Amino acid sequence: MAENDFMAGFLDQIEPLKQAALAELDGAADLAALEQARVNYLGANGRFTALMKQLGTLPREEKPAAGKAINGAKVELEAALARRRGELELKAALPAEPTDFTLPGRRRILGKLHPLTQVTEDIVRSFRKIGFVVAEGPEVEDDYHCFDALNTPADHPARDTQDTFYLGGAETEAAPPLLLRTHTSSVQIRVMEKQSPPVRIIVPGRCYRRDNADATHNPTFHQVEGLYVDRNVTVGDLKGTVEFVFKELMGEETQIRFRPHYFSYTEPSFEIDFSSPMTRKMGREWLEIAGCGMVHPQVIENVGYDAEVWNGWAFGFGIERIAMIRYGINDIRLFYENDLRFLKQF
Ligand code: 2NL
Repeated sequence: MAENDFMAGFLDQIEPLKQAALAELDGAADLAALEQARVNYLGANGRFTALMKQLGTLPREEKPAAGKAINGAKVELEAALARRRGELELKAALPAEPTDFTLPGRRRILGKLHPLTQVTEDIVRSFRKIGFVVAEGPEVEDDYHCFDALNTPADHPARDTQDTFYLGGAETEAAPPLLLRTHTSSVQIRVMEKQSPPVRIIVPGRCYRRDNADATHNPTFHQVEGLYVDRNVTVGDLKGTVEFVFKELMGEETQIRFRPHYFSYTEPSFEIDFSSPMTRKMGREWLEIAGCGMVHPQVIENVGYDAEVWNGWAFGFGIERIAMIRYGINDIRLFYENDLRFLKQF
């Protein structure tokens, strides 16, 4: 009978302990309180765990009934724990304040194109109106496409490591020197190598020169070059084209003039000046803006064209310089700092 009393005592403890545990689990206000309740009852030294340990001390014939009772209670407690944890985790994930769906929407700040991209797109748009297409090519070049094909002599300063970024590595006949292109002319050479005339392309793109950065120089800069190859092409075509594009770019009042110059890849060669209300505001009538000329017959031959049949012209200018004049920017480095106070102005 004493054993039955003990058994009765054991069973009697289960229900009130379970109720106490359920009350604490269900009443936990947050995940920390829930964890505390779990430790209190179901942890290694918890009150419910202690009761379970007593199961071992019961007589053998009592164990099945007692075990069934306490395990049933344990399953209930674990279910209550899991349910409350789910509720509290959901509550923790929800915003503290209820959402007011009647509030007006938040307007997102619209990004915009970098000023150099805007100027490039304007230039491209003008040339496309008169039948030019955009060509692209590698920024890492071999010295043939950057210099030799363009009739640039071996002793030209551009070929020196002082002026050009070479990529190093063993230079052999099979593996010629690689470099970062100093102009986008190399792309024009590649297009001519692949395509028969007529050719009417412009090549905007990033270029590299070993310059120290200052207000007007940067080791990375951007260029647009253009090339027209056909039969009987004249300097008049060149001048008319340049004038059309610069009027579009810098305003209808823009005038241009050509001054004789020298480039190894054109003959004759010219520097292009332009004059507009903008240049006068800068205190100058004429500003140098680009270089151009009739493609040297040697360059025509280098790409496999017959120089007796085909001729053409080419030009090149710096995109930064155009953008600086257009927007009145006095330091080229502003383009690369990506300071939003600068960029937001365009
Ligand atoms: C300048 C001068 C120029 C060219 C670039 C060119 C390209 C080929 C053949 C011949 Cl494939 N010429 N490009 C011609 C004259 C001038 O740029 O002062 N740029 C800032």
